[in-house]
Amino acid sequence: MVLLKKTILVLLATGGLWNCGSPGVTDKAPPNFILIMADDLGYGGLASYGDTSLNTPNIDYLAENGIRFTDFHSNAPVCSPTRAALLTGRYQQRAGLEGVIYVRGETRATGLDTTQASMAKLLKTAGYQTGIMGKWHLGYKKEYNPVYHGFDTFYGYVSGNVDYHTHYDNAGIYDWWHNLDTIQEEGYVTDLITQHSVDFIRQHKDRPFFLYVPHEAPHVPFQGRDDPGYRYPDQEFSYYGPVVDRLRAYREMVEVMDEGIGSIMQALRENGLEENTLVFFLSDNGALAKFGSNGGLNGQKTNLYEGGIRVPAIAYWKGRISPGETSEVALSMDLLPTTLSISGAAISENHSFDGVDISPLLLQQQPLDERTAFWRYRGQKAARQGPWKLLVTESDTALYNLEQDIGETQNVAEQHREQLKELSEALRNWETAVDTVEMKTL
Ligand SMILES: [Ca+2]
Repeated sequence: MVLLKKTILVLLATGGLWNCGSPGVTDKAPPNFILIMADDLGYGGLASYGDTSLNTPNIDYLAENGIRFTDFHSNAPVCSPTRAALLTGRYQQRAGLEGVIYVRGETRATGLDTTQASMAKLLKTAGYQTGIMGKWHLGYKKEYNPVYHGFDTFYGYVSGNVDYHTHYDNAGIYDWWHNLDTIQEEGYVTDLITQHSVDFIRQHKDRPFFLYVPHEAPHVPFQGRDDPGYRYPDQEFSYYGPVVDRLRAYREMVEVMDEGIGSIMQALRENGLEENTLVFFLSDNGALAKFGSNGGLNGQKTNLYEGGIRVPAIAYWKGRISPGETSEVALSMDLLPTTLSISGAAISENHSFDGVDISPLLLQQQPLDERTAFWRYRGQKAARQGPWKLLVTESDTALYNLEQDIGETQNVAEQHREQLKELSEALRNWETAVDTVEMKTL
């Protein structure tokens, strides 16, 4: 079977400002990386991805002047596992984190094992200053804190969501941290994340840095800047919060995040760093359909239809990335091997990644090699190769051709038995590989 790669890169830049012979760094200091992740932002949830009723000029600027992905996928349809894959460069199953770490119950004691390689750890070893400003969601216990995963600086929260004003999580536990300690800090979470990000850029402008900015927005609770805080300890409160006009609050949450991304870009410009910094924006999973927009895709957060896992993703690097659009399939876990490759850091033979280095696509418009990608979450499984997507749920096994049927409405398994067989076998092999205990640690 020969599948045509569809990479459409509209070359608008004149280019020629850099050495095209290598995606690595040749003539400048190692570049900085800023990885901005929205929380539960659906595929259609930005003006540049279809929702023109939203005012998101700063993200749209990145989309217009960078590469806009139309077939980028989160590794999971929910928060924790996508974040595990993003930071380890491997399927989250290898880290034993296939599901969400909940604020209550037995998963609260679990987290990302610190023996795992992480993007921050590897870049720190390569000489980078490393910071995370925002949501961790890879373990509540101190032993899982970001500082043990290679981050020099952490400001933010460890749970799935906090009150944007009082900073209490959904169990009424205070959840705003600086490294290993909780701190009292007044402010709207999105603005605090922005402020700490801008401070980090200013403080480290003379060193290569990796700044991870996992925003809370537009995850619930629904709170804008002027809405009241409502979560306090020893009180009953709702998950979504008391705001009645949720659509108004949701829009504000997206737009304040966009404003903050504008401030981050401004900080780069003021410090002369825009041409030496790769900025990558993405979401961790699809939206809950009743609140956000999945751009007309089937499904939503928590399931493996495209609406749960196809997300906005934008790569921007002034002078290095030519503006355009790509329909290459890429995943959250690709960003670790990609940043590591661009940093020029040596990669130990002890490290192997499931993600692939997409820097040739970003910097040289080269199509990616064909591969098969896999997902598994709460009894659902999926495999993707080219246009074909196998989706196994508890009640059904379906094959979709996403090029012809992006809405996943036509199960063509009967008409394409070969593809069904091939993907089913690949899925079985993948499950065996990621479920093998000795492969879970490096
Ligand atoms: Ca999420």
